[in-house]
Amino acid sequence: MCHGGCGVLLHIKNGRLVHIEGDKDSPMNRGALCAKGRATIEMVYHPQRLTRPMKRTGPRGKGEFEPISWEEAFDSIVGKLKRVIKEDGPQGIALAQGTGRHHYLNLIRFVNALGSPNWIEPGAAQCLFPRVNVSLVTYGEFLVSDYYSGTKPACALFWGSNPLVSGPDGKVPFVVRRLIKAIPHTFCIDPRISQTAKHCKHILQLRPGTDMALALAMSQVIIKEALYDKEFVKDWTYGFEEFEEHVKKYSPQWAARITGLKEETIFNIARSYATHKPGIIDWGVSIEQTPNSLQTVRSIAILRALVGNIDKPGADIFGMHILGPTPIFRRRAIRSQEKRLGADTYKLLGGRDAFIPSAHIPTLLETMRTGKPYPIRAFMIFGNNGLATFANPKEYREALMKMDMVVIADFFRTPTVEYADYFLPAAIWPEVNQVVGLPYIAENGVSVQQKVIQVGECKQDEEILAELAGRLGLELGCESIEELIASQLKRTNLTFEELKEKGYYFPPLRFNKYIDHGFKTPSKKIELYSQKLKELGYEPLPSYREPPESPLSTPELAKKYPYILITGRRQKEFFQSEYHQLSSLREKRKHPQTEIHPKAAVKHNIEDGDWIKISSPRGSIYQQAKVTEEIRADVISVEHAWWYPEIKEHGHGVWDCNANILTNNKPPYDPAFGTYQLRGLLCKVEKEKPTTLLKKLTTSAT
Ligand SMILES: Nc1nc2c(c(=O)[nH]1)N[C@H]1C(S)=C(S)[C@@H](COP(=O)(O)OP(=O)(O)OC[C@H]3O[C@@H](n4cnc5c(=O)[nH]c(N)nc54)[C@H](O)[C@@H]3O)O[C@H]1N2
Ligand SMILES: Nc1nc2c(c(=O)[nH]1)N[C@H]1C(S)=C(S)[C@@H](COP(=O)(O)OP(=O)(O)OC[C@H]3O[C@@H](n4cnc5c(=O)[nH]c(N)nc54)[C@H](O)[C@@H]3O)O[C@H]1N2
Ligand SMILES: [Mo]
Repeated sequence: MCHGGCGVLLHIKNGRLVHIEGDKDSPMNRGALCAKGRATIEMVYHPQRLTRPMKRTGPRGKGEFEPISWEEAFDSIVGKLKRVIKEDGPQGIALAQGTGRHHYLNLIRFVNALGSPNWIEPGAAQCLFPRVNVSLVTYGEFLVSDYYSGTKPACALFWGSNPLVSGPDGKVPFVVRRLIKAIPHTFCIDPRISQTAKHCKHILQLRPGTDMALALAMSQVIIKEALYDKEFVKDWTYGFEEFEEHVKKYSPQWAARITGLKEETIFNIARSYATHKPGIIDWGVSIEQTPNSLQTVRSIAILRALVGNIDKPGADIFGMHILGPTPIFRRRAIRSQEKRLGADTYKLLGGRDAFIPSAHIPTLLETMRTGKPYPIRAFMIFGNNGLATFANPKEYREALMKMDMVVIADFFRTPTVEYADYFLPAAIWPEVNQVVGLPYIAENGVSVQQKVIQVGECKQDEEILAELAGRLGLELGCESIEELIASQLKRTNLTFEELKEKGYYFPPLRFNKYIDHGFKTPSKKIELYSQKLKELGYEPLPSYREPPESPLSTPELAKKYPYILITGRRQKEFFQSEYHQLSSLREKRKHPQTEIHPKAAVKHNIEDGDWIKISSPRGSIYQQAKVTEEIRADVISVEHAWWYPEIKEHGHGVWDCNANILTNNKPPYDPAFGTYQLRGLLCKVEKEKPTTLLKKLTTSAT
């Protein structure tokens, strides 16, 4: 249900799920289970879960629905889609999905089979895909930290990531915790003293959005002090001389001023990473949620190459790709390229060189609202709570209101689901058949997931998409889930039935895989100077840029909004906007919390637990203050994706407490990905109660 990949055993009695436990045989969690996992039974059988298809009966957004049959739902939806295709072409249908779920590639298959270039996903520009695309242009492939081979790294850098809480993409917290304890040199780069930071020997509390300055200065130290791996650099990297020259201007002294770190701290981390080998850099989403996403991620990626921490045991390693790819009909995606919104500008998001081309969220929403350059009339959403998770949810709502048809597949009545014309009840993970490659994208192993229960009329998203493809008469994308799984498993020589018996298949890891054929880049080497970026019109070497809104870029604005805003630190109890209705999890977190340093709190007469108003140039929200020394005194950390399932109307409180009222979906964007700014913005705080919200909460409780 999250990005983890933990093994669990589900106990079934009379067709019902009665008990869940961690699987001791799982190479990921070895029997451990988190609070979210333990809440599975509560979630699956939750009284508020929507288990039948529905259609809207009142005005859009009012959340008035009546149940209908699947037959009626498919008939009506397909009828309307056919009309849009006939009158406006397939680009008139836009699709959205959320963070990587089981149906991720199936949605892309469907979009490409349909011939629409316009699908979006919040992660394509703001999460993971920048790391993937940068890895492609730099090393030719994505890489992951070796948590699994048994060779322990000597040094680990947790860079803008907090895996002890978030455990994303196959590096579950249990594995990370085991490893951190065993590593002598650990560093956490984070403006907050996060869970992960607490376990590390060194914490670098830098100013948000300045990670690139730190990385570039580290490169300078490593080169100047000749600590780099000379043989590896000579044999396997391209553009070293240019890079060496380029980083001469990025001294630790300069970076200390930008980041707020001490000069000696920068020397120390650079020397440590270069000399205690092998080492890993576990990088997180924070380095991507900035309009300097491309070059920030690049500057960190280059560090691995300088010291040769590439594809060796205990370093960062390439994937084995033991799962065959789910065909996404890439050639068709390229055929519809010209109409893809934002693709010509944000070439590593939507262009033919992008990992998986998608549309630019702000450009698509603008087109949905204005009908320019062409009309978009239908919007289909499979697992995305955009009103909580996209920057500028007000524009997102306006876009929803302009549509002729909004179709949403989800589990609960989220703020976004209230805007559906047709609601489709999706299956939750114990109701789903799939094979999971772990870690994501690298696929060094595979884990099975099997459907063991049926709840109401819920269907697995893949099934819904294949059914839609069939009824629309598409040539492609109509295969059953079983057929797709069989093709994915070809390389393993296992059938789905055999994998169900085994549970997991993790063959021994292979290393140094580049030696025979080189790296998959134009030069067959790791490109410190990127020829691909140059060809696409982007800077081939990373140059430092300030975030567009920051105390240095916009000093006048900073007088009015004196704090640096970060949003979205992950919570153990929630997954993005999910699980707010599960009382076992929610009882620990009744309201959203904003972290603020005591020095700042005292200035505004704020005490721990007070309601506060947080404002940015874009709007204001309310959260409760968590006064803590574990954050820089100039930084405010706001929880994201908050809403109240228990408030029936009033947008479920999403307009009162959602961090994305404060974030910015306006340009400037990252030039290659079109990324907007979610972290490192400016804000102010004051003590104030959310009167309307509190009233709604009291009335809904009575
Ligand atoms: N301010 C701020 N905003 C952020 C972030 C941040 O750090 N700060 N983080 C960003 C990031 S990294 C991401 S990835 C996005 C996430 O954005 P979203 O993916 O929109 O986040 P979720 O809240 O998980 O919403 C997913 C919805 O899908 C439903 N769902 C879950 N599983 C399934 C399924 O299998 N099928 C179907 N049909 N529905 C399902 C859930 O019930 C939920 O309503 O948010 C982004 N937004
Ligand atoms: N329990 C749980 N797990 C999750 C999720 C969830 O919502 N709940 N979400 C999933 C998703 S979609 C994702 S993308 C991953 C994300 O997982 P992570 O990559 O671990 O991301 P975050 O926890 O958002 O942020 C990590 C840390 O970055 C710090 N940070 C903020 N701004 C900056 C900055 O400018 N520079 C640096 N260096 N650090 C900064 C924050 O203080 C935070 O402690 O987690 C996934 N796992
Ligand atoms: Mo994400």
